[in-house]
Amino acid sequence: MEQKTVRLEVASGIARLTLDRPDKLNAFTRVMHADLREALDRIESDGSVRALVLAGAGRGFCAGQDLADLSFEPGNMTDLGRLIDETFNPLIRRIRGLPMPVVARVAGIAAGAGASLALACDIVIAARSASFLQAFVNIGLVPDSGSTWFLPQRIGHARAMALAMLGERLSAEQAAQWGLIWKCVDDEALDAEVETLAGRLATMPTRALAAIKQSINAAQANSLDRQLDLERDLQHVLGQSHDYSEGVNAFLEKRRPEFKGR
Ligand code: LHQ
Repeated sequence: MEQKTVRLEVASGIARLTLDRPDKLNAFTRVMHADLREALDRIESDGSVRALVLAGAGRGFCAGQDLADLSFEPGNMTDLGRLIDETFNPLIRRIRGLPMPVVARVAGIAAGAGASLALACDIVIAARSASFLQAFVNIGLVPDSGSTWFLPQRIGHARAMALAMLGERLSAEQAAQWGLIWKCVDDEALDAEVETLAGRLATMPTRALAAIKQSINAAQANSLDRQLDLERDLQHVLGQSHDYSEGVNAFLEKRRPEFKGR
């Protein structure tokens, strides 16, 4: 059987999805996209999963598109628009739409669409030695997979423009200071930090977390009026959930809630 390019482990409500082409810094091939789709199908159909951790094997998170997996053959050049339409865009939309929190564990380099993938996750934790690189311009391309949206939204126009135009590495520390990611931690502390966070998220009210994700992600495109309506609608649904009753009862009974993700 052909070796998979991603690894998936599910335990205690946490799915750990690892991009697994360490020799190529986990760069994306068409095969990897297919393996990712299959893994995400399994995660979505497994009712026990309440948090996803996305990581890269080896010394990098992900170096973006595998540049050796593109054709430059005259008459058979890879159509980049089509490639994006068939692979990267559905992946980014899927991660953003997953009804559970997604944590990116970034160790090493996150470059090109690899940086975009990390930024599409809900909470990004990076090792101090990690870095983010808008590598696209270095090969004559524009940032894709959401980076032209994520960057100005999080760090402002001036920083987004210079990062995208200059194609220089941004350290994890600077990324955290600028608000591009949630946290930068010492390399030795990365795994413990990610495990603690994932464990915590997996015991939280999953449907509330999914609604938080949906509403915060919708906010940028919505007016306050529409956002108020969205919050009302989501609250209406959550108000009928097990975890809402459990949360209120636990508070009144002065005990810790036991959320089930229902
Ligand atoms: C790679 C790659 C890589 C193949 C490292 N491909 N092998 C979407 C749709 C359509 C088309 C185009 O693009 C997109 C989105 C994109 O992602 S565009 C941006 C694509 N990514 C890049 O341009 C990054 C290219 N890589 C680099 O600039 C460097 O490798 C970085 C800065 C990421 C890391 O540098 P180093 O730490 O010095 O590592 P290295 O360069 O020695 O790489 C290690 C190995 O990984 C090496 O293979 P080898 O067999 O020689 O040991 C690299 O060739 C391979 N690799 N990135 N994207």
